[in-house]
Amino acid sequence: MKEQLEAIRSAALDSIAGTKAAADLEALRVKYLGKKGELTAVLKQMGSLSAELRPVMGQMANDVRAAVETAIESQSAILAQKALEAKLEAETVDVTIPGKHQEVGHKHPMYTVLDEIKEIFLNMGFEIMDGPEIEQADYNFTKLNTPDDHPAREWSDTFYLDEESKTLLRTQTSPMQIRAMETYGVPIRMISPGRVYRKDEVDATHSPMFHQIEGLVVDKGITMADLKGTLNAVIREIYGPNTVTRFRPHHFPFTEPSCEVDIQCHKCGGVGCPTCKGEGWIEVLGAGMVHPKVLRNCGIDPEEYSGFAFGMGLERLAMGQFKISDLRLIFENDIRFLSQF
Ligand code: 2U9
Repeated sequence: MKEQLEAIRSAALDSIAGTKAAADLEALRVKYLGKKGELTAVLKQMGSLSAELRPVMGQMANDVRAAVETAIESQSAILAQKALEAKLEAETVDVTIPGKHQEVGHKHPMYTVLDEIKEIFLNMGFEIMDGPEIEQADYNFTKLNTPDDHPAREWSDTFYLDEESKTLLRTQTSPMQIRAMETYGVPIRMISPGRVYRKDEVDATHSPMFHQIEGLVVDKGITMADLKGTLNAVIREIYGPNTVTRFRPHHFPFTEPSCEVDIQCHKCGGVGCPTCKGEGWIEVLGAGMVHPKVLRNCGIDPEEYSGFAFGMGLERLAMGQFKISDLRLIFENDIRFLSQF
């Protein structure tokens, strides 16, 4: 039996050392140590030994089992290490190969201007509010004191979404401000930037979709002085501290009195040049004191509260700021154009 055990040990250790794969190692484990394995077969013969020999052979059999187990373990570690080395070799990354260039987008110049303006108003304590682009004619026109026969209500000017002219694509962001007053009440200090739609043919200065920023302040004791002070401060933040402004009378149905605001041409100092089309002045926004009827339409008592409102076109502002000559360039999103800013 002793010779048998010695033979098993030597054959097992030899074949274990010669394995090249984990599967072969497992086959050897079954062959020698498994239930029907060679060592188990020898152990089954123990019963036929004498009482003196049995413990000696038992000890020897345990030693052989331990030696085979240890050999399998260490060979398994060697094979795992070799497999890892082969994998690393096969998957080597060549860090010297030039990378693939990833084209990244570019912030749109109009949004650069919008972010700048939002920041100015946030610093003055205004809130920014967003609203629906599909609106009711009631909010877009009626509550804003726009008469039934006003040209802006014509089908040739506005995109209606139903035959009864009740729903439409908003032509201004003012309906959002009506909603804000109805929802949150007064006092209120807000701006609402967003897309608006008008039936205009596309050319260098017109588009059926453009962006507006409108603002609204309603509180007790708000006067035209607040309107002028606030808008002058905003204009000087945008165009520089020495900008000269001019407030001209105008008409809007939703404000009374109403005005348009010009800045003196920074290129020619007011003399007249191609930038200001010979005028000496450049129109930058419209404004006015909120019409008492508009306040009443929102359930606000105009005897107690007053307010001012203003509006500006964002594309026009960006075109002025970045010297862009054609509105269509703003919407084409050609990266060669956008990446200049
Ligand atoms: C409420 C009441 C009044 C918003 C105003 C303007 C003047 C204005 C134009 C500028 C160029 C539109 O983008 S544009 O074509 N806007 O001149 N907007 S006052 O007045 C309001 C707003 C909300 C409740």
